[in-house]
Amino acid sequence: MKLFSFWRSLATFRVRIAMNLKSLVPTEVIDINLMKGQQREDAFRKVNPMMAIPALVEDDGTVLYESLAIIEYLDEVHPNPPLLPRDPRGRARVRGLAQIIACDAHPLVVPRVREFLEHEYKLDEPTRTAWCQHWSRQALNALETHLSKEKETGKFCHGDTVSIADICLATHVTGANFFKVDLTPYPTVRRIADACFAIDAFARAHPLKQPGAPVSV
Ligand SMILES: N[C@@H](CCC(=O)N[C@@H](CS)C(=O)NCC(=O)O)C(=O)O
Repeated sequence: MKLFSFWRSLATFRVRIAMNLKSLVPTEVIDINLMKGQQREDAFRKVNPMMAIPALVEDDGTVLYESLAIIEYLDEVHPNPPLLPRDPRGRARVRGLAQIIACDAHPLVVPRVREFLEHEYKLDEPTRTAWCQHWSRQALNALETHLSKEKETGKFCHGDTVSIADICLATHVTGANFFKVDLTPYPTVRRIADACFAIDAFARAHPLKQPGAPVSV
């Protein structure tokens, strides 16, 4: 398996955590430098026409794209440890929590959106950061409400075992820290993120631990 990756990518971070949890090691990690716009170069556009990472290429050349689709594929092909609950309602809850992050919040703060705000609408850097903080907080508010009120919440988002929701939560909290969002109003989210990062599979997948990453952002 080849993984197209970049240290800062939160979507690739999600896939890295899932692979670590399942003890899967890519045979090759190919760096797509988002800060240099390499996602838009022809070579990568042929891999993923959406011009976004991650992309995972199977040994027979099949290209998988979209982090949640990749993670569910890995979960089906390598079922241990499972990343979704067994019951349909539990699966719906975990997918719902994950999608608040991966489908509602994260797409609003990716480089192509931030660059569009900069180049088309001439928004300055503080305004673009405020935009990212706003959408980050929107998701944090929703997550905190769900997680603090719903009986299914345990040590992790859904009971006491790690699921796709925790993978997304850990990456969202990391992004919130990158955007300097104050996490004080979200104690349940912070508690679960701390529990996640106490697990080696999460900790060593962190963006700042990847090749090419700076010491801090
Ligand atoms: N929904 C996609 C998001 C993929 C995505 O937007 N990835 C970002 C990095 S986290 C990217 O490659 N962005 C390139 C760009 O915005 O130009 C997923 O979950 O895989």
